[in-house]
Amino acid sequence: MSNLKTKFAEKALPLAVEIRNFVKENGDVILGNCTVEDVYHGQKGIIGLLTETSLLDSNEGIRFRGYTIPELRELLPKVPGGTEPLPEGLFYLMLIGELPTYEDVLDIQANWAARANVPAHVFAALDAMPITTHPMTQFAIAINALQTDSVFAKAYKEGINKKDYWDYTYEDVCTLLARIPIVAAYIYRRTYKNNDHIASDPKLDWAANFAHMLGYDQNEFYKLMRLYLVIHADHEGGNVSAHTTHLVGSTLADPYLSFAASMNGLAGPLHGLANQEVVRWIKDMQQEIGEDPNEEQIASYIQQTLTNGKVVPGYGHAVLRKTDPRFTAQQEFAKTYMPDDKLVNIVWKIYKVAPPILENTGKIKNPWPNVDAHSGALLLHYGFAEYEFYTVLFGVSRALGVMASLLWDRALGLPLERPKSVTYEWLKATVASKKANV
Ligand code: CMX
Repeated sequence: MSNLKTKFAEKALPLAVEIRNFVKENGDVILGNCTVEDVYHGQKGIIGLLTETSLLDSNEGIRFRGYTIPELRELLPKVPGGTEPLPEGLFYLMLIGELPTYEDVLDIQANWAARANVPAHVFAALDAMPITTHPMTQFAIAINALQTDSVFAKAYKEGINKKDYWDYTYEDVCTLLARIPIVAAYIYRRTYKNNDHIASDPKLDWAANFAHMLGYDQNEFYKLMRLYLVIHADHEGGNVSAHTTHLVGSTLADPYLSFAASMNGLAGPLHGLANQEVVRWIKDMQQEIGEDPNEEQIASYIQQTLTNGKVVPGYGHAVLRKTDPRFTAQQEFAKTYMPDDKLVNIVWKIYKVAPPILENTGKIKNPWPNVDAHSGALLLHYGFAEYEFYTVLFGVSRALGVMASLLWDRALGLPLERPKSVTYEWLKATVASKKANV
């Protein structure tokens, strides 16, 4: 058994017993109430899910196993002489709950490198798709095609004991994480670079190797990719990609099927696709107003977007009520490496101008930027201009968090998810009877 797998088993299996006893003793403690509005407004804020890997505070932002993003940037292992944390280390932290050493990270890198052989039929499935297919559609198809190697699905078919589910899930999760950067890079190079593919370099870390396969071999871009893959990895359990992984996984669909489903959710413009939409929106604005719009012009373009009944991409959030610390981390990166970049400066001007306008609508609960408001400008700085691909980068990162959570789901033996739904007739009757009894 690998180092990480042994540590995970030592951590998770006794905790599963402890939690079963906790639920037995405290199962009837009431945590919150559900209102008619909750039913119609996307269940925001209803406590109904368990996710161990991270926790989101509306004002402070995300903490991964208790650590904020600035803390992760400081404390997670880096390559020798490096400045940004390694995503493999974040995966360790999410899985085990403790900070890894650099040796722990090297152990993960070696383990994943040994699994990184993508079957030929996955590339053939991608090659069968029209070149104009959106990269996220290609990505979901490739993940489903990878599923033929699922050891969980094979073992389930042969008949396994429930207590061993986590073991086969672990194997699938690590193989999936080892292979998705390769298929993502393949999609990028086939779609935008004439099928001129670049072989993986297993001597590089997971993020740098991904950047290398995409065709961006500058050291500074490696740094950006490490930061990018860390900050997009997890955002507790209720966001659409995390929740979908958990929901589909709760049927005992294997990790590949669960993750492919979640990527279809990430591909929605109110979720991960917002990173491409931000760049598209800025480009449209530049076309209409000019290359370097001033604050007044940006304000009137935002107003026009709202008047046309469209969202301002990159702004707002279902949970956050302050500037997303993932935005701030990217802004700090930009201040260090590209303070004079034109597009980055437009992003900063929008940050100055947009919040009061959004706040003045009186209905937008969070007028502040989210993670997607900044990421495109950083990529464009290095010449990574194909913005329809950006959500795939988000997806590769998100795999770390949702796969770590799925593994915990299996170790804890979490059951099928099946919330109750009701009809309008039911709601009217229930409200009437409650009012009559007051
Ligand atoms: N621009 C315009 N209108 C917005 C808005 C924005 N950025 N954010 C919210 N609103 C609107 C909503 O559409 C809603 O309008 P209606 O009442 O007419 O339906 C109203 O304000 C209230 O919405 P809310 O409670 O503040 O926000 P929600 O929790 O419903 O939605 C989100 C959250 C992110 C979908 C929304 O803020 C939005 O559409 N933002 C732009 C898209 C975006 O950046 N998504 C990425 C989120 C991060 C991620 O998952 O990657």
